[in-house]
Amino acid sequence: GTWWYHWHWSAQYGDGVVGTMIIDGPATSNYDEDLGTLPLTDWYYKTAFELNEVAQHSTTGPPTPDNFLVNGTHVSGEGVGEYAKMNVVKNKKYRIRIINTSVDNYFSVSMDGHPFTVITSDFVPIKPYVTDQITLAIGQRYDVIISANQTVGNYWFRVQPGTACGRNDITTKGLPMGAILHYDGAPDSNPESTGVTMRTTCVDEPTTSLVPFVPNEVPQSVVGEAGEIDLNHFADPNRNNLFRWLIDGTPHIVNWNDPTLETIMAGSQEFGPNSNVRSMQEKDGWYLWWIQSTTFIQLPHP
Ligand SMILES: [Cu+2]
Repeated sequence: GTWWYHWHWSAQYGDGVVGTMIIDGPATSNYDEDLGTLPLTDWYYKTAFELNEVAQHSTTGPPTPDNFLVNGTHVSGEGVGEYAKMNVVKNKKYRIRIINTSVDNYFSVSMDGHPFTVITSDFVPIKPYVTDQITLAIGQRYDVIISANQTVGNYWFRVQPGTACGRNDITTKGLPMGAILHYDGAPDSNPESTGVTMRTTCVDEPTTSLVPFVPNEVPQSVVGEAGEIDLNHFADPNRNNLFRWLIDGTPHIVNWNDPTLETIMAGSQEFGPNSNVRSMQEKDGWYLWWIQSTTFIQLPHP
């Protein structure tokens, strides 16, 4: 399956301190070649540190991304720059590992004339289902297979930010948004292909489509003992509307000089206030928490 990781000091991952990981295992449908990871991210022309200062006191929501990147590249609002390219050979099947590594954008994606056979949802191999469009929340991954069975040419891989729950300045520029599927033997030019109407909503794939290939049931016995984690937010009027996410009513405050794991390794349980540590007493046991937003702002990345 497909993973990714990101830096967690302040908002620094917004500057691109992220990486992708592949852990090999059996796939639930066959393909010829793995095209690897395809990270999608919103992109800001100011640094994450600059924007974080603004965002913490914003009363109008988070800053608007200027653009987004597909595998690290895209054209600007002025049409400068390059689209990412995926190179294929006719009559082969390809696996593509799509990841949304954004700070603030949902994305819907589709490939003109090439429906997706979806084989994993996050890290879980699923029973394959076919769709012409998928939507990814922040952090989500879908591995898909496409069959290069169309006329040799160039086809748009369309990427649409979810404007129902966020913004992106590039959506206002009237440019094609996404990347290019390029067949071996086709000219080196932008596609003229047409495709489906892209979703702008921020939705999950239907849960009926997401059926694990190997079911792993949570024991009924732990359901009654499930803990609850409440996510909320607060803007402090006494500190220029300083915005903080809250976990069970407190912001998660980390003392960088005294990391949680180091405390544990030292044999201590003194985690300090607002660490929000959940202890699991039994090794190899089952623990279940309901994590829920009790606010009108959906928190995509707890
Ligand atoms: Cu994170």
